[in-house]
Amino acid sequence: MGILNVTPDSFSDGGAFLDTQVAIDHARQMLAAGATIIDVGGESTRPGAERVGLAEEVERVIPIVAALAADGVTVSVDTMRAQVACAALEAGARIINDVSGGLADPDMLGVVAQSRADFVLMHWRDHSTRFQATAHYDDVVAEVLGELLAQRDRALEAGLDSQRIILDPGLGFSKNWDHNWTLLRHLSEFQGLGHRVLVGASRKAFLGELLGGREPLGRDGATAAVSFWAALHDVWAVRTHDVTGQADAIAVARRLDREAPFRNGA
Ligand code: PMM
Repeated sequence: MGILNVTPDSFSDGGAFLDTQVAIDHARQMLAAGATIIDVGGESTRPGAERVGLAEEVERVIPIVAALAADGVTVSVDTMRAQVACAALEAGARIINDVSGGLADPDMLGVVAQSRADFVLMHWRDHSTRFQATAHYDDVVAEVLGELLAQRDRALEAGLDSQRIILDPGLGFSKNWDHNWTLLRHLSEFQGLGHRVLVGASRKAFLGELLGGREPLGRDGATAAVSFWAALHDVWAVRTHDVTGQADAIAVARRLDREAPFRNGA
């Protein structure tokens, strides 16, 4: 899943793709590099980010969704707002990626339930301005799994079909660095929940911390290592800025996982 952030303030690519044509060209490059889904987002969720207005979010996202969907691209829309989801579905989006998993907007689950779209339901506790204050756990794996299942149950009650729900541990969202590593180490427990799983580690701060404070653009190698790990756990998708690196990492994981005849020389 290639990330297309049409925001002025995302942590690694903020401002780069605000122009519609530049954004569409970037999406095409990601597709050529092996992405099969483009995730379009008009609101930054980096720690501390203030919320964008509804009209502004619609204006940033919908023209791009419409253009890509008209070209047959599988478009996902990264939004916490039911009205944005509704407009995006009308414009042809096939996946709604709600980092709040339906908690931020009371109308979200109803809107998605009425559509045929898939729903990425991420573990979430609160908005970006309160990430630090809500990153406390006695047992991060048990609590994230439990809260994610409670969010999933709300989605089922709203009428979403189980097959349409994709679960995401929400790396970096109300998690400290150690929490992210622990969740990744226990990825098989997320895989065991009976839903497709998505992992979003791309260029995140816990990788920067591991690498001695390296800036976001220097974190793609570490992101590929996480993608390799995710692929070995058979996750459904990784959400990424650097599609080429992740496609290579996934190809290696798949090749290692598969018995194939030994090829000597030519
Ligand atoms: N992370 C970000 C934004 N959207 N969506 C899902 N499903 N999972 C994530 O981990 C996730 C997300 C923040 O990263 P960005 O600013 O690079 O988009």
